[in-house]
Amino acid sequence: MLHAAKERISITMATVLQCFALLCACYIDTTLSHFELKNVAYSKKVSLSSGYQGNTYPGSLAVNGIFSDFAHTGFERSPWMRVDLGARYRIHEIEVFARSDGYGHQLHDFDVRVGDTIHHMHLCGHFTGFAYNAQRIAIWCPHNTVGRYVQVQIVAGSTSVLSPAEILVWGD
Ligand SMILES: [Ca+2]
Repeated sequence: MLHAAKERISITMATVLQCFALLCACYIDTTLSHFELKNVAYSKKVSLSSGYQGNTYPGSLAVNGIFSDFAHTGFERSPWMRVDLGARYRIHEIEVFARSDGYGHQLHDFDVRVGDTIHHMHLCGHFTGFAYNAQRIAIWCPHNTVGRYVQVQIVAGSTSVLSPAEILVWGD
């Protein structure tokens, strides 16, 4: 009698757990399908305010998915890089990665702007200070930020280089 009761309880527990697992799976599925973000900057065209040693470190190296290489502007006041996403995207987050080879500090005090055209860009966020090697810096854009162009620009110091290892733009 006691054994049968225990069995009923364990079957009920198993059913409850199965339902819970099913609910979790449904919730995760709904959540993921709602936020299906991807890196919309990958392999897109990147313009630089200037080149370094000709075009040794072109903008393409900032959107190639490889974190051990980097793009590199020339030394100047307020250098920038601009990614042309090729179409308008709703942009949620932008990640900028510093160089990992001892020059991470080259990435410092920068603005991230997003715009539909290169003449109308809005501030998404700002990073203050000097990055450390391979630092990941996350900039969260204001809600419903939409644009085709993403620009990263150093805004402090008289002479700087902009040399990110990678720029990721999470959008849909
Ligand atoms: Ca890279």
